[in-house]
Amino acid sequence: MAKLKVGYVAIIGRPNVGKSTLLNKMLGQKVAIISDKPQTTRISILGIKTTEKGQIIFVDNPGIHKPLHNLNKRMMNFVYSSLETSDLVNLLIDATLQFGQGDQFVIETLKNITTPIFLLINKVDIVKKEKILLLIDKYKDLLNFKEIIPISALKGTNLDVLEDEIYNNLPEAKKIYSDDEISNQSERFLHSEIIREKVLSHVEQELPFVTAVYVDKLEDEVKDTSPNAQSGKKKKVKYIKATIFVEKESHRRIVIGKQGRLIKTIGTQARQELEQILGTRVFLDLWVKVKEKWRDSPDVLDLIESQ
Ligand SMILES: Nc1nc2c(ncn2[C@@H]2O[C@H](COP(=O)(O)OP(=O)(O)OP(=O)(O)O)[C@@H](O)[C@H]2O)c(=O)[nH]1
Ligand SMILES: [Mg+2]
Repeated sequence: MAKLKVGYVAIIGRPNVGKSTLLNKMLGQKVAIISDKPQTTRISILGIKTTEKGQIIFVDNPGIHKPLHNLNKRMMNFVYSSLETSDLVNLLIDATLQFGQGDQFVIETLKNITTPIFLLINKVDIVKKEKILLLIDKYKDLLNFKEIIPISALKGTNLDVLEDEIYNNLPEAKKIYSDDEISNQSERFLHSEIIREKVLSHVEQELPFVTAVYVDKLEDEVKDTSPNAQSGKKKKVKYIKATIFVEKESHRRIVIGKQGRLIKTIGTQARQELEQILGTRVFLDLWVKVKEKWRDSPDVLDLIESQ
């Protein structure tokens, strides 16, 4: 019998290039949240894929960017430690964009790395072939890439090829996680992220950057006391109380919306997804709080990371 291949694969690249989309698609399950705004992912998120060939431990990371706040410095530290501990690096680029300063910074970051690197040219579903060829031409001499693979994380294009090549480049080893483990995230963290995802999908400009979510309370089985609960029947409802942090009163007003309409929409969308994941009814109690400069407050950052 062939020996198992096992190892850590760091998914890295600029913000918004599709790293989390790739993670979810490789796993066939939503583990990380997605948005069309940059800097969505704020910590490293593990996604474990076990097959008959072995075990790939994907590590999705925050996008590489210039850190201006404590939050962003922490985000970049996740990237650096993931690079240090990985057996293979998957560098994602967005095929719709031109090579720029940010990309040069990514290349510089990878220059001292001895780990093999794949270049994954993502979003090929929405670009012409010539564009992909130009990018290959630009990148091929910048670093010694082990493989260059055009992919679409969204559509799943070439991900079978990617998986084969990953296995070809992982060491022989024993499995690290049990076969049924998919991620290392706590339930609380995942809940908070789903709420944040719904906020991100409705806000613009600086709002996505100044929003954080903390789950204050998670109660497993409480009785449904809502007026439409059938009398006499004790339905199980999961109670989740969460706080959405923003930095200013003006942010708070935007998230709440006119007559509370936006927070209601956010709440409904988050509840529906949580109910689907948990397979039970959910009572979601959302609060919006102003916490000035939380992005530079170690206490708040520790609190959110501790979920
Ligand atoms: N057309 C197309 N869009 C994609 C593809 N992959 C990702 N996207 C879109 O790109 C945007 C960013 O995707 P994410 O997966 O959140 O990107 P990310 O690299 O994790 O971003 P950060 O966490 O902010 O660093 C979303 O709107 C995705 O739907 C792809 O293959 N094709
Ligand atoms: Mg992401």
